[in-house]
Amino acid sequence: MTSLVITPLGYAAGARVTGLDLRNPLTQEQVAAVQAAWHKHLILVFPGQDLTAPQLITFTGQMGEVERNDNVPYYRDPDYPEVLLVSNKPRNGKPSETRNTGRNWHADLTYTDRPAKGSVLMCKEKPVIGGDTMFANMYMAYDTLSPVLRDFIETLDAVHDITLIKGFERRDPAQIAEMKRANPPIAHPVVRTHPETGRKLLFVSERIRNFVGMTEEESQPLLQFLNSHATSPEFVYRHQWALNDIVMWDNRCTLHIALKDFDQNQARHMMRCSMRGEKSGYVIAPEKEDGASLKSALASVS
Ligand SMILES: O=C(O)CCC(=O)C(=O)O
Ligand SMILES: [Fe+2]
Repeated sequence: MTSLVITPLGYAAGARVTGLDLRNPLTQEQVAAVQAAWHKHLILVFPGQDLTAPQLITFTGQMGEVERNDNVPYYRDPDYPEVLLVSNKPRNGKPSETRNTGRNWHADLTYTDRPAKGSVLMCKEKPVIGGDTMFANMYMAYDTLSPVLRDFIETLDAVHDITLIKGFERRDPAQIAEMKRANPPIAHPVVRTHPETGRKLLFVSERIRNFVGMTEEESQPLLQFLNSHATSPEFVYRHQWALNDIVMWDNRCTLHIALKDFDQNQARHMMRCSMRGEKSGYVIAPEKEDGASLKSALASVS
């Protein structure tokens, strides 16, 4: 039996894991070794894993509880609701709704009350060049802030809003209405402690509208600073995909972005499974907002 080898890929994050065949369930020791490497490197790359959808689901299930994607039910594999198809290949004769998924810095499902614990993405078809995904380390982002700013943002909750997904408004109108209904704006803390490593991290993204109790005008400069700081090049690992790569990221302590750095006439087809996260946050009802921020929220959508 080949043994498991873990090779770091970047200073900020990322390691390659070889010596496993993910088509077969892992032993308890292998699961423990993968989880330890995941907590250390945040993003694990498993090259050369040609898995079927059920095998991908089984592997994800060994790392956490598998998410059924009920909050965004449109882009699932018709036979396997646990598998989202992130693809630019036309579906039912129409352009794919997921052809531009992930084009701003985000963590998965933060617009729900269960932001994902992690996600597992498998590359089934890829353009000749590009189609890269970048990941940023949110422990580093937090650790490198000044102590005074760290203390201030510790007091803040941020309002995550599904409508800030890049290109959201270009999706099917009936789906937009249903996704907004199922996912009202929700507040999560800006500083969180990772439940497994015990480390503090910065929990921001480009899908935040404002901080609770602050107007958008007040929130935006700080948000923009935090997002650009969090995604500084030195905190980033950039993944260049190979066919049958599987990448598993810890969604609690990283951000990611899918780059449009490729020829859109070439197919890029990925299968994603996520792990269900812990319950978090509280829904922001319009009456909870003060007049000024409600006014600015309305102004920005008109
Ligand atoms: O296609 C990618 O590289 C990532 C898309 C994304 O954000 C996701 O699958 O969560
Ligand atoms: Fe994503």
